[in-house]
Amino acid sequence: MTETPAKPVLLTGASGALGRVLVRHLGGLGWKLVLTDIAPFPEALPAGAAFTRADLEDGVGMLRLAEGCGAILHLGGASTDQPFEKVIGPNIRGVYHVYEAARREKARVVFASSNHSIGFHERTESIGADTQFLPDTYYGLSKAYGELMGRLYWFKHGVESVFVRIGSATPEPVNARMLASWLSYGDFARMIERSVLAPSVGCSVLWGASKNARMTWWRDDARQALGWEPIDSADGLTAQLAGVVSGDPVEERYMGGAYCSTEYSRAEPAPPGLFGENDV
Ligand code: 15L
Repeated sequence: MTETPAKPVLLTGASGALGRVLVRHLGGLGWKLVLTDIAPFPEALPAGAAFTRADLEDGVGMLRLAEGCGAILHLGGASTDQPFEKVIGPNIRGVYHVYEAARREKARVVFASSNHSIGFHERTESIGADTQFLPDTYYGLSKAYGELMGRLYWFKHGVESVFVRIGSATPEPVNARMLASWLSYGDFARMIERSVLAPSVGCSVLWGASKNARMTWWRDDARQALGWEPIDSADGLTAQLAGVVSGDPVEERYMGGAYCSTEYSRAEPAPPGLFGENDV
């Protein structure tokens, strides 16, 4: 008998690629799911799931959807590099609406954060979950903001959060960077399952990467406390993908890859860290 949450679980961004992975996985486990997205849900719904089309910018709509839910899996909003004006509505106002709903329902939030919240860390570094945010785009900045919103709601209102800093969650790794950053759909789904079922999570961070030998970048997160370990790996594709690099020095220097080099306008490479030679 698998464990199921006592209360229904709200999933935002249900119609996206990762949303659908969760609908299949959690629906298959018999979880009661309240699904929402601004786009229609393109697949058949599992038993025990209901879908409502809604905009994250509609705060009252989010409160209604969250009624009676014990957890909110927040995957909705802009999920790639976008201009500031496209990010602010769904990702800034939207995450506020999610946290207000969580506060009212005393629900836990599992927030789909991203490696792009720390994208300007160098690939030669090994960073813990308490590292500095170094966002590489307005999108990455919105993920850092969402995590900080979660901290505010934890200290002020006792709302628990798991911030999942997703690496590259795709069906297969396709380049050298993903030999480190790849997160299989299966590892992702199990990580979210544990984030909901773990008895208490406080305000936790998980690095979202599979068991990849090249994943030396990220360490010291809450996986042990939450009972999650990745089991898949990109390693089988090392020979095939090790040479698949962009040739762009900025893209290859930083963890965030192409998100760092997009619209990059420095004339000279940045010194390491925030203050270069004076870094502490
Ligand atoms: C992300 O956060 C994006 O949602 C996804 O499209 C990829 O770009 C991924 O990061 C990545 O860094 O590979």
